Amino acid sequence: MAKPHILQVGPYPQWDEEPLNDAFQVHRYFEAEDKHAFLTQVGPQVRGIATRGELGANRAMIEACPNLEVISVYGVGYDAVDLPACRERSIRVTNTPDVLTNDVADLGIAMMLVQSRGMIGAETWVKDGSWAAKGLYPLKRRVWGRKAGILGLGRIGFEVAKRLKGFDMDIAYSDVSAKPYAEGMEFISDPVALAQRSDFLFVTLAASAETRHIVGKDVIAALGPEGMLINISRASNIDEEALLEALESRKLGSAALDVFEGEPKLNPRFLALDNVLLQPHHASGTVETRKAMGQLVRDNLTAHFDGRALLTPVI
Ligand code: 8YV
Repeated sequence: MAKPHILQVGPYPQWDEEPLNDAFQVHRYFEAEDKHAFLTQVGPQVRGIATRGELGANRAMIEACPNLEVISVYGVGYDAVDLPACRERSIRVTNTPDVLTNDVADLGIAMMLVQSRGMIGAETWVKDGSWAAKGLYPLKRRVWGRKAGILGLGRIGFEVAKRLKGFDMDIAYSDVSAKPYAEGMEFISDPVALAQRSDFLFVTLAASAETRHIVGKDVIAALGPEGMLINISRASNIDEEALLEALESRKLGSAALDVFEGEPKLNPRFLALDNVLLQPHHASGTVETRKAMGQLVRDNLTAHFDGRALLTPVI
């Protein structure tokens, strides 16, 4: 039987490329110099799109593929996929939840620890000879026993909370409603009130039009000059301009960020700050998790083309 044609939006690790090419007739969108011409040429054959969380598939891409049936996202976040455009044509969408939850939570915790204890500066202190020349490294702030807020107690937020309990932290969370599984955590529906009582505020919400800039000026001001904002979700959940202004003026203590507007090109103002920890959208970036994500992307596509139920459908 002829292999289904799929459009590959961005590169995957080498170990995913081979099985993808074995199972499908792959059109590598990211390698095309003239993307528009490429889509016009291959679009009519394309029945599936394999994309990544941050790349998604916009309306123009979807419309250029009149025979499109399914979009398989390598990532839990599908905010970059135009869902209304998919619904109009009953195009199915899948993502890769669960397999990445623990790694994303781990990175959030690591970012809190690294930033709060000043570990990047401490390493520089050792490597540049400051330790020998100047003596003791400046004291930093403790993590254990302090107050943490989690904005969005879904799968990832819950795993963050589990880990924070190991640090004896006092944990509260915001979500659209109180969660029955949130044992030992206070529910505070207002994100400003949550930020007000938090030393560390984790943003672990699935991004959507409704959550855009949910962390705005007020939340940032409430977190305050001693507070730390940790974002392992999507940049759109935060008003980046308000964040930059607060970090520059020190109205916000610090931030640890894995995601940025316009990434991988981020606002150069971030690079000039000494109160941020910047990560290259790498929360799910372990060999183990990325292998599981790649497998799930293919398994969803294969299930669809075999006429079986999708493993992890979004719509
Ligand atoms: C990936 C992600 O970093 O899960 C998501 O939503 O953004 C990520 O896990 C990304 O899709 C890899 O390219």
